Amino acid sequence: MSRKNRAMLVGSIGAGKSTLTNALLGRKVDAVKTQALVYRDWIVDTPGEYTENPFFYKNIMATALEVTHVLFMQDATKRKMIFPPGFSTGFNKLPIGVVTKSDSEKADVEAAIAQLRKVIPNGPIVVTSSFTGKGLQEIRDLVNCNSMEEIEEYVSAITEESVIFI
Ligand SMILES: Nc1nc2c(ncn2[C@@H]2O[C@H](COP(=O)(O)OP(=O)(O)O)[C@@H](O)[C@H]2O)c(=O)[nH]1
Ligand SMILES: [Mg+2]
Repeated sequence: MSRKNRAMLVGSIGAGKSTLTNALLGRKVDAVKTQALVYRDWIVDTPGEYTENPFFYKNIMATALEVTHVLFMQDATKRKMIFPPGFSTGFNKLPIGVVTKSDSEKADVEAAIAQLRKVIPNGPIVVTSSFTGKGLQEIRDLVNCNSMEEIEEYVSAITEESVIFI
């Protein structure tokens, strides 16, 4: 699948970024590493340190220039909120909130959604599991959308309860 749209994944260490990358691509894809960034097909995987340490925000901002969408990932099994409030509004890119590990017995999906609402005041949130495949097709579809209007239309047209629009 060749696409013009590209997504950067940001989130804490252990949030499930690399696992999600594998699950979304669903096959072995050659990785190109430039320093700490990993480029695989239409996905740019960033190190969790970039999100956890404000010293690296400039790296996130610079890398965002290369993509169309930024995926803000919140681990449903962790109570810790690592994004500053309104973080997504600092990017001139289409934001997608992603709740990871919804399959886990320790997951609190509602709490994770509430945390992502503070990061993304306006946009889609997808509840996912890289283990069961929940929400993965919705992420692929959202990254194919070219505007927030398209995203809103997509979310209202599907019956899948794994995606909400806020
Ligand atoms: N239960 C569950 N665990 C997951 C899921 N995705 C990732 N993990 C686990 O979370 C840990 C960190 O995942 P990783 O992808 O390396 O996180 P990263 O640091 O954000 O790249 C690993 O032990 C994964 O097996 C998921 O969908 N469900
Ligand atoms: Mg990783």
